[in-house]
Amino acid sequence: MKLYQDNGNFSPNAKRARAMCYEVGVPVELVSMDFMKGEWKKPEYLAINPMGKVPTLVDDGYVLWESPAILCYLAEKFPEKKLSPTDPRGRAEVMRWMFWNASHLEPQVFGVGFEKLLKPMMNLEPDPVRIDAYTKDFNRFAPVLDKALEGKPWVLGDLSIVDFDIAPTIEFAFLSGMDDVKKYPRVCDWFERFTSREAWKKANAK
Ligand SMILES: N[C@@H](CCC(=O)N[C@@H](CS)C(=O)NCC(=O)O)C(=O)O
Repeated sequence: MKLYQDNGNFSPNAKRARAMCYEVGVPVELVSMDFMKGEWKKPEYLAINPMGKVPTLVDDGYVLWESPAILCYLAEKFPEKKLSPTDPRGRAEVMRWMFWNASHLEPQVFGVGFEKLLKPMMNLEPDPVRIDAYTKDFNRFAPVLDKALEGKPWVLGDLSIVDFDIAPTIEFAFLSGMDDVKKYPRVCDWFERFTSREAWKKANAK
């Protein structure tokens, strides 16, 4: 397998796919591309990912982009790792949390990250009004995750792709200086538990 990713250990979307490759133990060739050199927008790359975004997984000619889909694919391909339930309700739980993260939690975190991390890199001023609005919505949605973790080590009870999906979002919140994460003790405990996994440590080392 090949995983096309950023070259800076920066992209949370690439990191969740990379961590999952390490968790299932599949041999993976990392293809690290330089955003600043325009490598994500070159025709060769756009031919496999018309979004010009990372990550993209290529498995024996099959091309897959969208990091949550990559997690689902790897979980199905390596069923012995038991990272995704197979019963209808268990599968629905996976979808519920992945859609929830993509549509509710992550946009707030990425919004703050854009304002506080990316804008300064582009010599642009962060917008405090936007930061406040994203933070307000983060505090609307994060308690739902905190509550879901009550009495459970992982979001679905057992470790699953849901944890691989949401943990990079929470890491990016910390990296973006969103101290509000600390208001959610179960989220913090779960994040610490997740980040002590070897696959995550390896994904961070690249
Ligand atoms: N929903 C996509 C998002 C991918 C994404 O936006 N990746 C960012 C890096 S974290 C990117 O490639 N940004 C470059 C761009 O938007 O041009 C996924 O989960 O894979």
